[in-house]
Amino acid sequence: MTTLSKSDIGRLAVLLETAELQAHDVTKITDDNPGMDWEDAYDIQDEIRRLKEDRGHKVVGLKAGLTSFAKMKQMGVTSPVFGFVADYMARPDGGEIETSQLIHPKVEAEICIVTKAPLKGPGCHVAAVMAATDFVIPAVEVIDSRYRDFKFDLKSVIADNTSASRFVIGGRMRDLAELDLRTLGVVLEINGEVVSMAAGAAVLGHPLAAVAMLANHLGERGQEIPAGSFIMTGGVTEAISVSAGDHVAVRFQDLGTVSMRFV
Ligand code: OOG
Ligand code: MG
Repeated sequence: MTTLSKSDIGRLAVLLETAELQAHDVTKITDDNPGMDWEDAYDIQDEIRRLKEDRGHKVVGLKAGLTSFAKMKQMGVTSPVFGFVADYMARPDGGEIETSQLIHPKVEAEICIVTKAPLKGPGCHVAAVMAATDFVIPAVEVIDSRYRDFKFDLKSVIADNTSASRFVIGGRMRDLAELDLRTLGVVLEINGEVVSMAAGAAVLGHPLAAVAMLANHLGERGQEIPAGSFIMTGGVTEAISVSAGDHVAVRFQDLGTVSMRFV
């Protein structure tokens, strides 16, 4: 069931994607469309994906968000959301991120995997994700809600592609069998100062549970996670606001460090 018309979905996708590309904020879309439902929200996100692909961009990763208690508490929501990242959002480890292209960026430490087999819900569980995991790799996601003051509800943030903006893959890849993702420690430093830390279990008890949820979510929409997918499981700590001049380094136990400078 959807409540919005196809033309409303197209119009809202253009509104949100333009805000992203021009780095300006908008009021949250549920204010003007209070009747929109979950399917409408993901339909708007899918339309944003189509707009990018039509322009020649490639979707290069999938993401789960609001998967840790710290993030749900920070944003005042109670369930995870799913989105994607595109090629132009990637920045190199140790590189620069231009704040002039962003509205009000925040950084998040994320435990990620790359898959070697497709994952299809319903019924996907952590062990199925383990069997399909090629390797584990750390990343820092830069989120940048297009909504004023970074305030939203779940439907609004889903439509806004879960605030996806930039991401930096770094550190080093490791075999899943060598790691305990639940106890894997993460330390987030800004300008050399520790500002937040957590362990992998902060993400739904086990970061791969976020991947199982993603597969089950896509299954409901008749889609799957293809083999070879890069997947971010969601910030382990709360997200931290950054501005020009900040240097961010996230130290992941067993996975190395991911760093970047905001200019
Ligand atoms: C939504 C995106 C959340 C994460 O890792 O929790 C996210 C937001 O908080 O703006 O990517
Ligand atoms: Mg994230």
